[in-house]
Amino acid sequence: MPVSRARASAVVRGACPHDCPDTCAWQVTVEDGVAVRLAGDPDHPFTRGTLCAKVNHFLDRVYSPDRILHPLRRAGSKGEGKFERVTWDEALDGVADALRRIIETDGATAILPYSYYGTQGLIQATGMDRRFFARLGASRLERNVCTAAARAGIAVTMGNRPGMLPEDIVHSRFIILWGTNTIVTNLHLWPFIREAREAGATLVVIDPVKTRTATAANWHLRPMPGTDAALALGMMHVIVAEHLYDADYVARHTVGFDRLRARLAEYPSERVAQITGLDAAEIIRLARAYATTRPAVIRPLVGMEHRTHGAMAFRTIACLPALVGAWRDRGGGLLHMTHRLHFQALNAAAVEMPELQQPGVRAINMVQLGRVLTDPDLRPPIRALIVYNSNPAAIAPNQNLVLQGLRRDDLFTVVLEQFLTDTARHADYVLPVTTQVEHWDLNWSWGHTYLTLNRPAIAPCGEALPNSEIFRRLAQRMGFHDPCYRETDEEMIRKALDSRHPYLHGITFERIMQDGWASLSLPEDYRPFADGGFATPSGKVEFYAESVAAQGLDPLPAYVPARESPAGDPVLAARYPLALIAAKSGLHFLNSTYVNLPRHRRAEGEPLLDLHPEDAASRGIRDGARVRVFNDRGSVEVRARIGDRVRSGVVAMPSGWWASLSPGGSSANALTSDGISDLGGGGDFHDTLVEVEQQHWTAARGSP
Ligand SMILES: Nc1nc2c(c(=O)[nH]1)N[C@H]1C(S)=C(S)[C@@H](COP(=O)(O)OP(=O)(O)OC[C@H]3O[C@@H](n4cnc5c(=O)[nH]c(N)nc54)[C@H](O)[C@@H]3O)O[C@H]1N2
Ligand SMILES: Nc1nc2c(c(=O)[nH]1)N[C@H]1C(S)=C(S)[C@@H](COP(=O)(O)OP(=O)(O)OC[C@H]3O[C@@H](n4cnc5c(=O)[nH]c(N)nc54)[C@H](O)[C@@H]3O)O[C@H]1N2
Ligand SMILES: [Mo]
Repeated sequence: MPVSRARASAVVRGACPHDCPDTCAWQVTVEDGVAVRLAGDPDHPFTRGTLCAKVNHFLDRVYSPDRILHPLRRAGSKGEGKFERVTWDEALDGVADALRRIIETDGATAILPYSYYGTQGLIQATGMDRRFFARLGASRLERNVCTAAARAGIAVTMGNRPGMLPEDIVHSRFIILWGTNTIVTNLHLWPFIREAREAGATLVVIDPVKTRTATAANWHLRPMPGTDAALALGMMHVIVAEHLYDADYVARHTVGFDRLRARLAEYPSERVAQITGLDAAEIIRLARAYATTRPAVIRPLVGMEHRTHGAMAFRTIACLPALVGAWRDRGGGLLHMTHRLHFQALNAAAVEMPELQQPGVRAINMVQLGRVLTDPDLRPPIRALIVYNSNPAAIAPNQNLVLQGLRRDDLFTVVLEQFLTDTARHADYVLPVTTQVEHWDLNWSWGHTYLTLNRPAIAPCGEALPNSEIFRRLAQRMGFHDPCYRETDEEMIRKALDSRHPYLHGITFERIMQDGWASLSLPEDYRPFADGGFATPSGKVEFYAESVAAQGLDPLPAYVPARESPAGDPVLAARYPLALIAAKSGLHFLNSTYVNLPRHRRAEGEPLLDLHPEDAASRGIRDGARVRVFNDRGSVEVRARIGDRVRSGVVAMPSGWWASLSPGGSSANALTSDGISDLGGGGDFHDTLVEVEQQHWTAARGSP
């Protein structure tokens, strides 16, 4: 970059686009059209002037020499990664022609959009794309890979209204981080927790893995994976038996207490200790401390839901705050997600236009992409896959099946990307997209209550275009001439803000243009259920839920062993005795994003398998040895790290790694289960059994 004396310098406000609860407000310093600095907004109450290990280097991403800057067309075999540069007209005409041909032969439902929240704003994630695919009549995608099971489970117990507000955790005096790794995944909540601890709060972490967050807690309980419902029932057993529950709150704001009490008889501490692998005394101590310290908050997030009975785990845990009357207090209750407040406030339907959706179109669950692409009986089969905001080759379970599907010669694949991900390598066309500093967006949050406007700070790099513009142009080529396919991003943002909802009181386009962000207009003392008012069919917390009884599910909270577990499938467990957790333990990765950037990958080192000393000894595995982790779905080669990060019977490794950048050419999701959770259609990828053996390296792979 040439250095001149009189630089035109400006600071442009924006939002971090990542699928993360923190949704930071950032400020980009631009000099002569180049973004030279990106920093957290010091005035934003949640960002507090700091970003994270990943996003501090966001500009590495923007100006990476590996960015895709021009449309590409496949020039080799599927997945070979050979492409030739084409013009936008050639690329979009090529895509439109292919889609038309497929619609003629197999119908529009042979086309499947596949997207998640690689960028999370209203405009670039759920705008023109939704309008385009609805009008096209493509198969609908059930976007269930994250939060679906948790939300469905919580809704059974208390309805789907948001619970406690994140910042109110400063008032809490007993904090349970239940299956969430806050320091890694939700860093900006940590200062509020620290404030509570400085005022005397106790911090408990419940996680089978000794995470960074568990290490920082006062008390770490390490149940066997997938046994949290039993633990919660064990706590309730103690609380009820010792009359530590809030009888008045229970009487006024819950239904089914007597039936719950009967169910609790099945969960005495000794049995719960057996199921969870915890000490009975520890379970009793936790139950007493939780029931007698106020205000008490339970903070789960996502990790625990990725299980066969993930929804039931959340449904069961969500009973606890009502039982002890924690909802009465500011800083008490269940702190889950805040996105509903944003979606109540915003006119998201004006952006998405769900009315364009044709009725009766089939829905396909994104969790099972591998099965769907390789299913010989699916009618019509998926003939075109259009991927954006996601990297299924890395993040979807049962990776080998996903890759097998992507390699199909008769599958036409389009990938909108910034980088040549493992998914993009399999594309027929790769379309270059802008990054957050190059496009408009309006960013809601699932971890706080501030709305952020993202303005483009620089011109698009190369020929990159925003998702919204690519779908706009495709719509024109498909002959969708309705004015809604020509709306600009700014027009859509204005529509989203035009809701007249009280939470948006005083928040206009002009105001967030000036300030960059705004707090939703919520009551100062926000205790949504202090006096009941739950959004269930009965209006109360449903210990006994008629609604799920009608769906054939247990109407009471229950512990059910996972499909892939020693109790669920003893034959399988004999062959594969170790439970694998492949969660988001990397500080420098955001799911599979950043894995390809040298600085981020250097900081993460290599993927390691955490193994307990007993499990290592019985297999003759030394610390640092190369091991093969395997089951019937696949095998992954990693180095073993022996220690107490996991308990015996459990192994852990990071998710997110691209197979192509991993030793041995596959990553954690080559092992994971692609089953569906009990409710909500979520994935069950943490209920995965594996075996581990010392790796014997062949000459071709290199020496140990
Ligand atoms: N640095 C970083 N931050 C991120 C992300 C990232 O990839 N990297 N991803 C973002 C996204 S998309 C999400 S959804 C959030 C997720 O945020 P979290 O839910 O906090 O993260 P996870 O890693 O999914 O799971 C959290 C913990 O659940 C534990 N766990 C697994 N199974 C069980 C169980 O059966 N019982 C209990 N008690 N615990 C269990 C895991 O060991 C893990 O430590 O993080 C977001 N933030
Ligand atoms: N084993 C295991 N698997 C998991 C999880 C786990 O804990 N363990 N977590 C699951 C969870 S909770 C989630 S949310 C999913 C996440 O899965 P994904 O949503 O697929 O997340 P990423 O891997 O970050 O992929 C996002 C992609 O979007 C691209 N992108 C970024 N901005 C834009 C844009 O503006 N336009 C377009 N077109 N692309 C853009 C990025 O370059 C990146 O390749 O993974 C799931 N998979
Ligand atoms: Mo997620």
